[in-house]
Amino acid sequence: MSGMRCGFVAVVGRPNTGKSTLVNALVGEKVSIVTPRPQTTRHRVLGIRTRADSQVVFVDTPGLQARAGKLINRTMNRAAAGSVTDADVVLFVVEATGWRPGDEHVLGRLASCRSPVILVVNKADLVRPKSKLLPLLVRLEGRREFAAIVPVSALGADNLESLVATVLRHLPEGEPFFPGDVTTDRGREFRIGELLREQLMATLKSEVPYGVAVEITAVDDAGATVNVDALIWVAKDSQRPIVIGRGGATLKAIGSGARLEIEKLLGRRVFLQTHVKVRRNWADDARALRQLGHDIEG
Ligand SMILES: Nc1nc2c(ncn2[C@@H]2O[C@H](COP(=O)(O)OP(=O)(O)O)[C@@H](O)[C@H]2O)c(=O)[nH]1
Ligand SMILES: [Mg+2]
Repeated sequence: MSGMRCGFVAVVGRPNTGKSTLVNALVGEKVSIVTPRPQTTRHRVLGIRTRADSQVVFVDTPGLQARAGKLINRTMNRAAAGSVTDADVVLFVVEATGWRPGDEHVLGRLASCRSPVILVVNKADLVRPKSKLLPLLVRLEGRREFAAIVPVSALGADNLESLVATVLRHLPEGEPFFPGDVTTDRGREFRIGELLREQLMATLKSEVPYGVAVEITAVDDAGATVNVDALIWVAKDSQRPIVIGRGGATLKAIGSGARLEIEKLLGRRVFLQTHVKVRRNWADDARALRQLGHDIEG
């Protein structure tokens, strides 16, 4: 025995409660993209936090949704539910501003969960004064047997050390699963694609962001700059001109935003080329989803 505390921690909750922000803050690096929009996270992403005495593998999941019509939504739900079964600890993330029907749905999904569930009451920075949080915390206490209830602000990095200490108490002793310098299980192409999708999701309006997917077709780092080719998939013909914008302005802004983020990730100058392609109804197409790296049964 190494005497280290090591284990898997599933991070679940309805969309937009700040799960990815929390994982990034705990890992100390952007391993999962964040936008103001619900359902930004489409894939299961591991965020790995290694210290001398511990390794915590956070499993960031797409939000669990009550209504899951399209194949991609069902796939996302399955990814989130599956991660709970394998976890040593579950972090159930809700918002300090109040309990919502979507939280109730997630609570129901956790009913049969045998692992300790820590309730993380995130976005505590939005509640002032802090004493106003108390009634909610007391009410939540009665909802289920939680291993702990921890108010935090993922964005403000508030009370995260206390959350980590609570998590560590519930992890078994064992050997680390990953080398100490690894922060995620995802490869370079996936992370580049996600950084472009982050800009698309943040910039595009109404339903268009949900019609968009990204496929990285080439990464060439032989020269002084890294050349990246990306295909942006849209689900309908009408979405193509919206993504491109007048005179290409929208796509240009999205591309330069993404390029900066990719340069931060790679620590190199980047040349990013984007193309927009219509792939009708990809979100309901098993083959398309597999091509995008989703785990589809059958
Ligand atoms: N005020 C505040 N906003 C937060 C906090 N954590 C996350 N957010 C915001 O909530 C939105 C959704 O965050 P995200 O991490 O993508 O949520 P997810 O869908 O649960 O992964 C983003 O706009 C975040 O900046 C927090 O602690 N305080
Ligand atoms: Mg997320």
